[in-house]
Amino acid sequence: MHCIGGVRTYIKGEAKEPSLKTEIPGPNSKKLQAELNAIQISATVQLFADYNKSLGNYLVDVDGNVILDIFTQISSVPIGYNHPELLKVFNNEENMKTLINRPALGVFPGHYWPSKLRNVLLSVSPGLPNVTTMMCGSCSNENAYKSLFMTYRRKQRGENVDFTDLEKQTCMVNQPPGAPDLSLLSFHGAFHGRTIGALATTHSKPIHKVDVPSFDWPTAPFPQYKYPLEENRRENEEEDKRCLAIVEDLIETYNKKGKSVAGIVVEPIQSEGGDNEASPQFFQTLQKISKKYGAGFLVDEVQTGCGATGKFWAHEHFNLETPPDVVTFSKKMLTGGFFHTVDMRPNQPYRVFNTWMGDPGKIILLEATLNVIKQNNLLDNVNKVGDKLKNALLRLEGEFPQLINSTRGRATFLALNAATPNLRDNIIAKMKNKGVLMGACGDRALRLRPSLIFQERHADIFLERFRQVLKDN
Ligand code: PSZ
Repeated sequence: MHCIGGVRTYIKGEAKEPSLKTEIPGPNSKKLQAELNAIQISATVQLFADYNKSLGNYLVDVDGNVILDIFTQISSVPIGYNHPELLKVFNNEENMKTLINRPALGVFPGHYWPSKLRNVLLSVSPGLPNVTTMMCGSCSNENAYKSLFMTYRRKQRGENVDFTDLEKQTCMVNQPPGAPDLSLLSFHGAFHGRTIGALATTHSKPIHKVDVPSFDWPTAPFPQYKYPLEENRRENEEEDKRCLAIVEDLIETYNKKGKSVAGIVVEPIQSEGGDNEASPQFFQTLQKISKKYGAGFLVDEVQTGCGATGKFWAHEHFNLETPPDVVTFSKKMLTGGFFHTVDMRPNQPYRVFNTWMGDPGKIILLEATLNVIKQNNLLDNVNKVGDKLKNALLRLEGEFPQLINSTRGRATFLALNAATPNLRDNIIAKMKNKGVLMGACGDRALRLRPSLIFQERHADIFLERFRQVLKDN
């Protein structure tokens, strides 16, 4: 923590406030977008960034606009742009060689690999003894799903029982019993990725799914709460019960129809689907149901993991009786992967495997990131700033009840609803042109995803501009 002119800052030289030179996107961004569009579809691009100039909580674009970033590359920047501790990492020759000589980790890992996994990833494990690294959130889920299926089949078959010849033949033509008719239960509104298996459990928007063949797997309702929570406790408890009863019904139905449920996959807070929360009791019961039916319990912490909810893992807020069987991660963790029980280990080699299986260069960056989180007590920061933000948003709700409602979330992992989808889009566009980058999720939610170095003074800037936009509406 540096102190400059009485201002305590985690990043020396960070901008004091947003400053805009052009509309966003400005002329340079528009020119680059045309150039990119000739090569690939580029309609999703909001601006082109200057990652040389971006620093801390501020993203600088190619038109010289300095923007307070509370979306952080879809929630994936843990300690801001160009953190000095991260800039140092590859000045070290050994680290540089680790980066350059990227191994096929499953076959030729470097001597450092077991100790890096132990000292870095397992140092933040949510009580699970094993970890498997992967590239991104989707492929972490994809491989974790395979582990759920393999474990389920191993138990059906009996420990140490070999595959039958029939299984080996039929799996080669995608037929049972080798390619068994098993399923995973997921939730309406969930987002678990876009690869074919992960996509089968993603249910946030049709545009992600249309035209892609998928599986007949059970999809249960995720609780839709009424806010404020304290005033709607009884109704929300009923909502938990309703959803959990359907979960159990679906498992029984699918088990009976020969598509046994091998796992339940769930986000601790449904993020892309609209920042939908469920209570600790909901998750406790869900885990109990998964145990009752012998289905693995997978918690997808790709978006919620690494501190933004005020605990390192969001599911740590739920007081589960045991850790989940699998916890997947990516985004702010910089590497993808999943923690798992020993039970979730494949019983033969080469079953969960690919060329790179992650990237040790990312583990070195994660190591430096975790050190910064610890040394600067960033979880305390996130809790303190989050409290302030949430209270201020609740006050704004009171001031503009016709425009915004349903403030929710934990620490700085917060969201609120706009009265209509149009208003939501409008607010985000106006905030951008006031120099604050926000995210959307679901059909009408505004989400806050600042990095862990977001401080009270950044919150003040956001809140002041947010209030102005609401007032002008
Ligand atoms: O539109 C997209 O593809 C987006 S927008 C945000 C995400 C994806 N989030 C990724 C994500 C996630 O939030 C959760 C809870 N699980 C899995 C994923 C997939 O991660 P990636 O994008 O790394 O494959």
